[in-house]
Amino acid sequence: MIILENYINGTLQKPLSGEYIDNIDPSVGEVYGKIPNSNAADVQAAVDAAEKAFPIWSGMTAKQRSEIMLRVAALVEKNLDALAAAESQDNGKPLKLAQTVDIPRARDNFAFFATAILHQEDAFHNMGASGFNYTLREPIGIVGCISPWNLPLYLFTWKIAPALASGNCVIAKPSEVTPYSAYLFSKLCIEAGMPAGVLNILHGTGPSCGQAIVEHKKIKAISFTGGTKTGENIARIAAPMFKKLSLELGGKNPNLVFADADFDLAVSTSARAAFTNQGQICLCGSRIFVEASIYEKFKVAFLEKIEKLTVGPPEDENSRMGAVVSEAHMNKVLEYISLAKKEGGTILHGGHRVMLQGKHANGYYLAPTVIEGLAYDCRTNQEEIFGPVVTLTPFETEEEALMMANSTVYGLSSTIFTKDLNKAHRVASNIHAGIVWINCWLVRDLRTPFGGMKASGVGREGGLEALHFFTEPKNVCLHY
Ligand code: TXE
Repeated sequence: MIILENYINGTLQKPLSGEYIDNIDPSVGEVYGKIPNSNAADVQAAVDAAEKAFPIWSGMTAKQRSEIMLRVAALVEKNLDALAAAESQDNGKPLKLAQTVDIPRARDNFAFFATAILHQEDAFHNMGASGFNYTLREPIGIVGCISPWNLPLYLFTWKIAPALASGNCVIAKPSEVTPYSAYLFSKLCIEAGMPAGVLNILHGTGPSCGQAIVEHKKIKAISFTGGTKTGENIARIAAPMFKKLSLELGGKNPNLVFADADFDLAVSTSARAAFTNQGQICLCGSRIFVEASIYEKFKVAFLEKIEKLTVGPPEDENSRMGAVVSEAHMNKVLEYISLAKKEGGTILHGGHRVMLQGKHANGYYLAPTVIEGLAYDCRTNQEEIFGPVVTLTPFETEEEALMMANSTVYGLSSTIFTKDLNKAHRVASNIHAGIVWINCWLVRDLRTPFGGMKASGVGREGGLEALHFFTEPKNVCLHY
């Protein structure tokens, strides 16, 4: 039984209440660990530690902070295998995916922001003969970072790294569904010599621990990734306290495949976009719109690809898809599949739980599911399912494709497949999404703004956007 601890004031500590919750391995459907269910008292202890640490951390030079963060990055790299194993056990994702995507990216997040601060320039506005302005970027103080279960350490470090790099002290909470890698990460921070209280990692449920972070008056900014409903709740609490808020919420992302696309690229990329990480990435392309003249051909080729997506134990090299994150989530996805049938959809592939043998017999596995014949505006095509479910819908014209693509409340990402670059840029400029990929998916440059429009969130992460979010600009004006 693996019993996790909070990381507060530079040490690993038990929750003050002594309360724990179960940690479940979704690949076998069994409890394998205990997680502190921290509450407002633990958050207070973390805030006290962070308050003491803030003058020390914010008073360091960028180079000093950078060196400590680079040591953390190096330790993440050194411990890649252990972190990937933890991530896969907690989340159900294929081990290989954790080894090649999640953990390398967690390392990169720290290295990227640790070095970004070495190259920062501040703004200067010249008023000629009458004077000038310069703008300081000061750390906010104590900030809260709350992350979800789908890309646990990847998204956790994506928030923590820019917050720390900018000189803030952080109270961070990983998802209670996937806390193991964050716990191992806290040990690496101790080993790297992170000063006590600079980073505090608390475990617990949203209502008990997450809410206490959002409610705490001394925590001046909240960076959150998770469900849209949770984001709404957080905004309601934080807004009257004038906290800075960055909310990265749900998505229902469209893939637009035009008849003039590179066909093989469109098919293979759409399959990857739909089912990577069991479809549990906010950027997954869950609605595929295909120009009517190639719809049947696309459907056949797409289904051939999906046939080859082996669902199996995460540790098995041949598994392309592992378990979904929890029993509750599996049931939610299955309910959406039933809804799709009621709404008149035809299941072309999957649509059911996959029962494995032996030790994995009780794991939460779902077949990759492809549905056609649904109206673009039905619930299945409008609500975030966040699982291995994708719909295929034909379109006749560019206008119709855009109308359907833009019809949801979400606006996170989108992908366009066409060889006509004029069309690609025209569609890109008319699509309501914070991220547009042309002839590719999930190609990431950490300097670019990351986030969504409409109900997909508020604010942007990534590069300068993140460094700006975690700092307060202060303009200094000198009049001659
Ligand atoms: O997310 P939650 P859940 C979507 C996806 C999924 C749904 C729910 O559709 O099915 O959200 O997933 C913390 N105050 N996404 O339940 O509840 C919580 O402890 C403060 C999209 O896991 O939003 C966890 O650390 N914090 C998504 C984090 O918020 C609270 C990724 C996310 O949990 C809280 C994940 C509260 N009141 C799910 N309640 C994406 N866009 O990447 C919960 N939390």
